[in-house]
Amino acid sequence: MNLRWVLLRGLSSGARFHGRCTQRSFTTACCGSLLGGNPSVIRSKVLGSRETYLWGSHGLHDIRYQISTERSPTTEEPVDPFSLVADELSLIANKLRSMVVAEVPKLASAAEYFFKMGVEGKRFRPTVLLLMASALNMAIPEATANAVFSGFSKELRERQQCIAEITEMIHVASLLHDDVLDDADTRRGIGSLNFVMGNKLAVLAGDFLLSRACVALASLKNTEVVSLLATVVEHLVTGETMQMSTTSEQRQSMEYYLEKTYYKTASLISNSCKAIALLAGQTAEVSMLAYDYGRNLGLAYQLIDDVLDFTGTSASLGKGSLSDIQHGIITAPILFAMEEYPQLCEIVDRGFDNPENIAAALDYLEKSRGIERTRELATEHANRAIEAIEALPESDDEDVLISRRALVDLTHRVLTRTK
Ligand code: GRG
Repeated sequence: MNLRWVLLRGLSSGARFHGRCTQRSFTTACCGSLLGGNPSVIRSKVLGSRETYLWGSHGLHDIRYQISTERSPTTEEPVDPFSLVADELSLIANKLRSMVVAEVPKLASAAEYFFKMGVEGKRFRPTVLLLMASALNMAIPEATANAVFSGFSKELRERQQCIAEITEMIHVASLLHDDVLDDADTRRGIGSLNFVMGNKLAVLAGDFLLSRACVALASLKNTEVVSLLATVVEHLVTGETMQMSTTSEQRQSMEYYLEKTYYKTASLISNSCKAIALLAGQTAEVSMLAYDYGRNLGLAYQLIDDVLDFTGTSASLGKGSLSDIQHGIITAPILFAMEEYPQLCEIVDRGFDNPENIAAALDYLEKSRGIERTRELATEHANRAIEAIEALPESDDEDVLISRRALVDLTHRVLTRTK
């Protein structure tokens, strides 16, 4: 797929990815509830609202700093999502460093460990959230405008940046705890915190980050947003527990796997996208579209992560870290392979403590369409994320349109990423 083509087509319905979805009926049957509502229904609801309210360019567009000030791309040019929000990402990185300062020196160095320059990760989540904030920077129907806070102001943008900071803190807290549970020794190319400072400090640093995230969340004084992000933390813990304690039947179920994946990976980004919309005083329909974008992007992201665990940067099997299967975690590629080769179920049941079982599973995976079908499912989710953006109320504001195109571009990057 030619990236330029996708971008030039912009938000027209042609912006979808066309994976060969021959297993569509399977995924629709098995994953229907997780894929979300029928996009045409969502779209008609929003268009329905449009007839009632005057959407469009009536907002007070008094903030422009979210779009890189050097020279904004025109609506026809390709966009780089990360450089569009580069200035703001640096602001957020600095703010995060100041937010995780602790009194006790040991806790201070543990808490700041993954916020130091160079180990901040891909900053995928704050990029999505800032772009979503700009993509929704449009007029709000009078009837639904939040009485306490509405309009497009610097203050609103700072509150939305705060969501990006909270999301990063929750994300890093979950990584710290996850590394303890997995006994990991590396993370982001350096020693994991548990490896460098021990399990106890890594757990405490995760708790500390979570507590700082709670304080920041409380400062927003929006109970709906507090409730959303509290639910995310519950989902992270639920997903992790679902992964570690499965019955044989659950380990072989695509539905169980997708539910766990939503909890572990997609809930954080989807609910944070929704929080961005709620803070802007957007309608329930628009907030739901923001949520749908995040959920489908998150699921596509994790499905590709699961492929990369087998293939790494190359297309051939066994080039990845094989970390999931070595930890006995069954992901989509193996689940699809099991449908084609039921003999694989027996191997999965035996577990993967014995390297011969891993080798046998990889043999079946190689013969099957497991990797291909996982990519196809990721493509379906990416397309649903695009549909959510397309269904947003119309706007003729250039920054809004560029941000929406950048969100579409991110779905492409998720599918083609190699790390
Ligand atoms: C303390 C909040 C809290 C939760 C504890 C351990 C646990 C419960 C949850 C673990 C959830 C988890 C680690 C999910 C993995 C999500 C995931 C795909 C992480 C990788 O994200 P990237 O690749 O990381 O975006 P970078 O390093 O780029 O930020």
